[in-house]
Amino acid sequence: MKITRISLFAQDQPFRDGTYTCSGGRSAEGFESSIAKIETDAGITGWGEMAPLGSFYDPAFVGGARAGLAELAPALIGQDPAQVDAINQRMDLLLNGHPYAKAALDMACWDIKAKQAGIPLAEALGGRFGDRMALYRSVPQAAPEAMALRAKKYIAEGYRRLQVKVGLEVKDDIARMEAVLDAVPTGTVIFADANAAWRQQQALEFLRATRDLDYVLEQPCASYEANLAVRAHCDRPLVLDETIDGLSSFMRAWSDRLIDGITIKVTRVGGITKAKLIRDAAAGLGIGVTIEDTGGAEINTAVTAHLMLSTPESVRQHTCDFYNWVTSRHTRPGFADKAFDARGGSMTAPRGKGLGIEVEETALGVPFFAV
Ligand code: 0XW
Ligand code: MG
Repeated sequence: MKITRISLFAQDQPFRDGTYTCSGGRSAEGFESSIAKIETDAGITGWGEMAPLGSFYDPAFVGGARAGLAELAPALIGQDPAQVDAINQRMDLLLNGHPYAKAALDMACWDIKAKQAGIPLAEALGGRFGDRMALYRSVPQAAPEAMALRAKKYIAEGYRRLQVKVGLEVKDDIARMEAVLDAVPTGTVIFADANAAWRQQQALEFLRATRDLDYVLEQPCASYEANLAVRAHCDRPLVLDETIDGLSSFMRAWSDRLIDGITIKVTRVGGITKAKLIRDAAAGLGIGVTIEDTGGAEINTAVTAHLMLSTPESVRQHTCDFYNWVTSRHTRPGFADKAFDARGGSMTAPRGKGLGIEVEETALGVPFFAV
């Protein structure tokens, strides 16, 4: 099988619930997504999707993703997409770094590989564990009362796990946490995510003041050393997200006993091939695993869903139903609701072959690049 054509599309994906704000007042109105379509001489087509959160969240931005995709696409024509390791090696040889720019191409190759085998992607990634996975919803930064209202809305929609965005002044963060915890039913799982914005001292102050609250701490500080220092004083589960940018940062954090869980952002680490490597190591070592991404819609949600479904339930944390975060669609009306069946705070992975996503190409307009 050979790649015969690659088309790249852009899609604006506005947030359903308005502006998304996280620490430091960093905000976005939606995702700017880049979508890759790979066609083959076997008549099998694959899809992949990369959407950064603005240019502030990760070392990734929409212009970089599109330039990188257009740089790499011509070099994949004639290659066998089912040889995903060789495809990744080729992309790494041709473009040093920029993992997020490679991710959508790697995803499209996995979609094709699983379709060729006639199985859903989760089965190509090792096999399914159970049928459904837990979802969480982020409660973006706002005044405590507004965050409590937003939390209630998400509970009413069925979510049972919330990620409270902290990472500002500690006393305000404490007020936010208390307001949200007061507003939600007992048993709601709460992650306090500082998105790497606290100084070490602030994280320690927050931990001291919230000793009696029940929550998981996510990515308190930016620097590795500061997180390590916080760990020494943290008697609750600690999850790292922004720090985990590849296998070596994961292995380092594991050997330093820094982490109880990790968040693997598929495009941050460079795609499904590399996410699977970290996932398998984490699962083997008994570390909690969230697989999600920086943004996207149905294609991206399917990628994370298949990776999550093929992660043992004993280490599986939660993921995002990103297609429900945005108002745009790239599948026909009703398709996503049926395919993901998101309800009661959980969802499944599409059951069709590969990603199980039937893309409505008319929703994507004219490609910004094709080869
Ligand atoms: C909540 N997210 C998954 C969505 C945004 O891309 C950022 C990210 C996070 O972990 O903060
Ligand atoms: Mg996070």
